Order: sequence, then structure tokens, then C-alpha cells
Amino acid sequence: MAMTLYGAPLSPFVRKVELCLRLKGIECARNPVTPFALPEGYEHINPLKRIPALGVDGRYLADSAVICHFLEDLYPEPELIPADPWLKARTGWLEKFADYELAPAITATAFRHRVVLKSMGTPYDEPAITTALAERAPPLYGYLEEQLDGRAFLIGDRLSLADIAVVSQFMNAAFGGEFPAVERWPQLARYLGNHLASEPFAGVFAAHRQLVDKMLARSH
Ligand SMILES: N[C@@H](CCC(=O)N[C@@H](CS)C(=O)NCC(=O)O)C(=O)O
Repeated sequence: MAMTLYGAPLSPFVRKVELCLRLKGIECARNPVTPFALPEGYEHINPLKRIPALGVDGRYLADSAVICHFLEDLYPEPELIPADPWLKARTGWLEKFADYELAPAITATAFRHRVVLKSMGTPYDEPAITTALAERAPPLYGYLEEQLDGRAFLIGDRLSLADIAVVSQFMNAAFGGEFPAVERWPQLARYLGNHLASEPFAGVFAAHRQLVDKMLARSH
């Protein structure tokens, strides 16, 4: 089976798929397209014109969750989505929470404005971003704080797609200067600190920070 991943490395959604591919040792070609310069005909790959997409023997899948679940079915080891129905559903929920709640609240604010727009020299409204983060992030952080309940992983006692989805969004937020305060959300801050400093996240975090630094340096 010949696979190609379409997408730019700094997308938290592409990073989710990258981490699944890497953890499962799946061979896959890369086509580093960005939403700003999509190749002609990309709408036939993903009509929403978003990244990531996965080419599989000339057919295409869109959406990071769909792709990660497909990879899990094809390559069940190591297990990133538990088989137990309750834990599987909880993993799906926390992945959705990351993709559809954390992403607009912390990635589309902190990362998009303070990194993407800034690097392109596009003016952005910093007070509006600070206010949006202050309003939208705390309830989400509070919920994750409750879910952790003293554990090192969101689901059970091992890494799952829930951790991959959540930590991926927080990497982008961190590049945009957003991180939960340890005094207010101690479990979440420690959970993120520990994962960002250990594999499979640490190497990706360091490499992607270098990309961000280069983007911002070029814009000066
Ligand atoms: N739910 C989608 C979200 C993908 C997404 O929003 N990707 C962003 C890049 S981080 C994108 O392509 N944005 C371009 C656009 O929305 O036009 C997924 O999980 O793949």
C-alpha cells in the first residue's frame, strides 16, 4: 500500500498524523503542501481545502481524525485507540475536544496571530488575542485539569490518540506564547511539561520550534 501525507509540519492536525505514523513505524511519502499554496486540483483531494490529507494507492482521505483512525485499523500496534468501548469513546471525545475546542480557542488565536500572521508581516490585534485567550482558554483548561485527576495520560495509564491530539494543539499554543499557568492548572501544566520534555513529543517540539524561530526571524 503506497501512502502519501499531504500537509505542513506546523499544523497540529498534520502533526497528529505524523506522530501516529512514526509510533506505528508506517512507511509514508510526504507532500508538504500548505493551505496558503495548495496545488491545483487539491479540492479533489479535500474539498474543504484543508490539511492533512492522506493518499492511499491513488484514493484520498481527509481529516486528521479519520486518517488516524484508519491508520489504527490498518496497523493496530502499538495501540493508540483502546479497544475497550468506553475507553475508545473517551479517546474519541478528547480527540474531538482537542480538534474542535482547543484548536479554535488556543491555536487559531495564539499561534495563528502571533506566529503565522506575524511571520507574514500581517498586522494583527494583540489586545483582541489576549482577551480571546483569557475568555476562551480557562474553561477548557479547567476541564482537562479534572480529566487528568493525577494521571500522566488522559486515558488509562498509557499514551493514546487523546494525548497526541491534545499535546499537538498545546505545542502550537506554546509557540504563540500561550501555556496554562501552573498555579491555576497544576496538573495540566505538569502533564504538558512532562510530555513536551519526553518522547514521542520532545524531538518534534524542538524541531518545530526551530521552524517557528526561522519563520519569525525571516519576518524581521
Ligand atoms: N478537522 C480538520 C481540521 C484541519 C484544519 O483546519 N487544518 C488547517 C491547517 S492547521 C487548514 O488546513 N486550514 C485551512 C483552511 O481552513 O482553509 C482535521 O482534523 O484535519
